Amino acid sequence: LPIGVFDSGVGGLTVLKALRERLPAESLIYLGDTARLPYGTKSAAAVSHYALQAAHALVRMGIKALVVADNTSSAHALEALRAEFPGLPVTGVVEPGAAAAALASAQGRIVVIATDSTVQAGTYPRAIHNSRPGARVISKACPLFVSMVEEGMTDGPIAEQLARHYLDPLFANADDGQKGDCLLLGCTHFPALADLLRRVVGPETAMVDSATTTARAVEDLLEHRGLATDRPPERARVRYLATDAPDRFARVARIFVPWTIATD
Ligand code: DGN
Repeated sequence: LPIGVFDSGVGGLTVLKALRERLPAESLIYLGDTARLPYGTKSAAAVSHYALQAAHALVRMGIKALVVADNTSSAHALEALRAEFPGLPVTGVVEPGAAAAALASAQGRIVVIATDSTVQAGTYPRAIHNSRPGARVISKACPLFVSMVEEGMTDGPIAEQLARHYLDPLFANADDGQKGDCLLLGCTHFPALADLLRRVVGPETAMVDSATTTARAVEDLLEHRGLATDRPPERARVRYLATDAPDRFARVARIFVPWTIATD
């Protein structure tokens, strides 16, 4: 059976890409809920309701594990999903990203950037404190990054100005001793900004993205539960489903992955 990957839209392809790189033999079904995005501005109740519906759709198709690529759904709905599907391994992006940031940060001064809704949930700071109780976590909502990336603006003067607007107060312009020493990319879209963000926060800042850390967590989970496939990578299949606007999905997808995508 394939692994089901769920996201509110297209950005979760950063997680799918990391899964393909890490687990090339696994088949994947990606469901982007493009009809109802963005989740990042919605209430916890709405996000949980949507996430449960999307997970049911994937479970009906037959999956051996569920990956919640969307940070906003991972922040609000992971427990509800695990309760709804007790036999199904469910991995969100928050726990792996938080654990990796807790390890990567030298002094425990971690800045999490995410959507408004993920910041409101407070799930990242809680998860970081589980791994590193003394860490100082600052959560910064950077909602404009989402539309900027979807417009294809992943670098250049406007992108840089916006990144500096959000991040300079916490890095370049912060007093020594107050500067963040780790930037955690807590949104599916932000790995697309990695080069720009690296310039803005400087080479000495650790940078952690939830996509690659989640792929590693899924690999461990499959091994642990004896669910890893033994089929050769060339027989792995990847299917894409979007709940609306497949043409836009395919177009915006090019910002996140280097291959061409057609939805079923
Ligand atoms: N996928 C969302 C996230 O990771 O928080 C960002 C985009 C959105 O709000 N739809």
